[in-house]
Amino acid sequence: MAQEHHIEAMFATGAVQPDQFPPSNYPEVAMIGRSNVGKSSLINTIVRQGNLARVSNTPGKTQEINFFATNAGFGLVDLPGYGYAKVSKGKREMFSGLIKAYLLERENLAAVFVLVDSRHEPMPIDLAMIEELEFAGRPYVVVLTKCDKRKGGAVAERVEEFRHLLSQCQHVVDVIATSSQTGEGRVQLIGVMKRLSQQFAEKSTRNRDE
Ligand SMILES: Nc1nc2c(ncn2[C@@H]2O[C@H](COP(=O)(O)OP(=O)(O)O)[C@@H](O)[C@H]2O)c(=O)[nH]1
Ligand SMILES: [Mg+2]
Repeated sequence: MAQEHHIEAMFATGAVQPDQFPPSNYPEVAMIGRSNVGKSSLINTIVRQGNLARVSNTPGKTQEINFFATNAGFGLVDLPGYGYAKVSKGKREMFSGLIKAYLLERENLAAVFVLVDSRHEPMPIDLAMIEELEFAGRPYVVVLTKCDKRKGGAVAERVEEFRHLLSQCQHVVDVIATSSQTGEGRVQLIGVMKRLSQQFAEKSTRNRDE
């Protein structure tokens, strides 16, 4: 049992523009969300390596995509945070060109994990990201973060709120409550990542053979 959820991971490369993306020969899952929502922490919790993805208290600093290779059948991707006032000031676009290029064009992107802070009401910018993913036709999972800071009942209510909000959406796969502090949701998250990347690989093989 323990082995099944043990993931070895290592940093592969960082990219500040699309021509720096690494070769796309196996499925990838990506973490996206507002700056400071807990993307890097969650990656570290998933792979149980406290220092793999940098955890920072200065949101918005890294406008870089970080790629990690794993032995679990998928690559893990840490996308730059969005919604950071200082970065987006003066720009009309809500999401950077780098984020859009990755989400729209990355061939081996099996699923996107949209992280939202469990302490806040659904935010317009997170809903805008979900809209982007619906438009791009990418399967996505909504991941509530920092659930250790909420009471259990409040977390369950938030999960229901998102399920209801997304009930008409085509590409949403699940809503999962997590905490990087307690490890809540980790095993469920890994299960969904494995399932979606396996499905994606099978579909790609079928398409190639046709
Ligand atoms: N209590 C709590 N704090 C968290 C959790 N995840 C992240 N944080 C804190 O939130 C801040 C931002 O985390 P980080 O992973 O760098 O967010 P990112 O900008 O989305 O990559 C850091 O101070 C983390 O320690 C969590 O599950 N619980
Ligand atoms: Mg980060």
